[in-house]
Amino acid sequence: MDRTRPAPQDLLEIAVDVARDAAATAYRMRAEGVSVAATKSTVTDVVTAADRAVERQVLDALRRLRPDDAVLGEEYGAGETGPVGPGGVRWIIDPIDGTVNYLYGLPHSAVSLAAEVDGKVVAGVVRNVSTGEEWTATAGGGAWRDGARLRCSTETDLGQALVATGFGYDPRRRAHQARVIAELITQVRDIRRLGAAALDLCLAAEGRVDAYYEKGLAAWDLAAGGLVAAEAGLRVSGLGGLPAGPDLVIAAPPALFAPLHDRLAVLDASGGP
Ligand code: LIP
Repeated sequence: MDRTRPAPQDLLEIAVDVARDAAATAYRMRAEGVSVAATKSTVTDVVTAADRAVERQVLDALRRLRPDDAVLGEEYGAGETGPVGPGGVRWIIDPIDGTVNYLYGLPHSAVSLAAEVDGKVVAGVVRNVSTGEEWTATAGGGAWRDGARLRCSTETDLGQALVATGFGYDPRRRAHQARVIAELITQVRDIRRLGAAALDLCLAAEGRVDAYYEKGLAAWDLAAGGLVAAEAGLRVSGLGGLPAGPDLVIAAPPALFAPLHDRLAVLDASGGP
């Protein structure tokens, strides 16, 4: 390994320490009471004071620990950091994924923190704020939850698959997504809409859902959970061989990927507003 290139395990250890402290702050602020601080893309796309405080805490910790690294966070973007050079590290932060769940006190929100080197996520942690469940992965090092190695579902029949998904905030996009799911729901075991992409990807990594797809994810929704899912044996991709990204993320076990992909392509799951 390049001597100047940080080891993924070293980056993961930093990510875990920072994410644990961040999740503790989110948990405390939730107990103290949470309200909407602002809205973003629509009136239902909310930001709480905790989202901002947690991301600020993560940014300060990373600047202290690795001052030359770049960052990309949901609330503060790239901050004051510039682009990273070859071999440089960029941290990708979702301070609270599942913000609406967090606002309502539903136990399905998470701190998601990933380290990316040369455009590839090499380490990631997702920590459920309410339950303390913690998923981790390094590129080539496997996916783990609380010390147990994860393997994805072995389901081979799409009609028997429990499929997680999510919806955007824009009513026009939601209408298109509803049309897609109105068809898909008749062709799978059932659908779960749990409200936090990072956690949905981690649940797929351990077979607590068989597969996941969603249109509209940002880099911070996908980075850590996508590595956990891939390291647990799921294929994580977009449509037609494109990489997973805002147009569509599909995370499915090898036997389910093609049938789910093809069904989503026919239903135009990556289309619409
Ligand atoms: C959430 C995603 C989720 C999606 C929600 C929301 P946020 O991110 O994690 O998959 O369905 O609509 O976008 O806004 O809580 O960070």
